Amino acid sequence: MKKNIISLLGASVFILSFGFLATSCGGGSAGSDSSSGDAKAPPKSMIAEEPEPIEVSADGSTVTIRLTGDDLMKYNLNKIEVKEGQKIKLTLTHIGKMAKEAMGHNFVLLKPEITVEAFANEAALAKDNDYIPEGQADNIIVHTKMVGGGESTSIEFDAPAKGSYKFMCSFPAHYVNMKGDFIVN
Ligand SMILES: [Cu+2]
Repeated sequence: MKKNIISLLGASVFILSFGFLATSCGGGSAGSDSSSGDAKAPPKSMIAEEPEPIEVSADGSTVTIRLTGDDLMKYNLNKIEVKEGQKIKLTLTHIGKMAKEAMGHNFVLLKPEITVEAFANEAALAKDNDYIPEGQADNIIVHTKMVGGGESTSIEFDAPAKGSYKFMCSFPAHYVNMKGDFIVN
């Protein structure tokens, strides 16, 4: 049993290094009885190949942000740091399965004048406008539309002036978990 676990670990290291090649020459790793380890190889390789959630272009001018929200009411990021003058390309993907009406997610970047809690209280009353309160337009720097499970939406905007901002999901009560710092250096 212990030997099997060691073989699995050896196979995993091998797989992380060489990806799918491992499936065609599994015997080449630490153990000779590692066939059960190879069966788990493809998912691990796919995780290793996922792009970084925040990626800066080679010339530094553009930042690609890959934000996700799930059925557990969580973003993958609670801190986003960019530089003044950068162009931001933000994609929000709902990686869950639940409908927009039950577990909708968006990304709202707030001006410093308003708190997450104050905005959330107003937003909860704005169901007819996808929880974007029209009376708060002046307090929003930018926002995406609301998405449900499996959906994705993108926005582009210029980084605001240097400072510390808050971002949040404005679906009712989601801000408790779904909020973070958006810092412009
Ligand atoms: Cu949400």
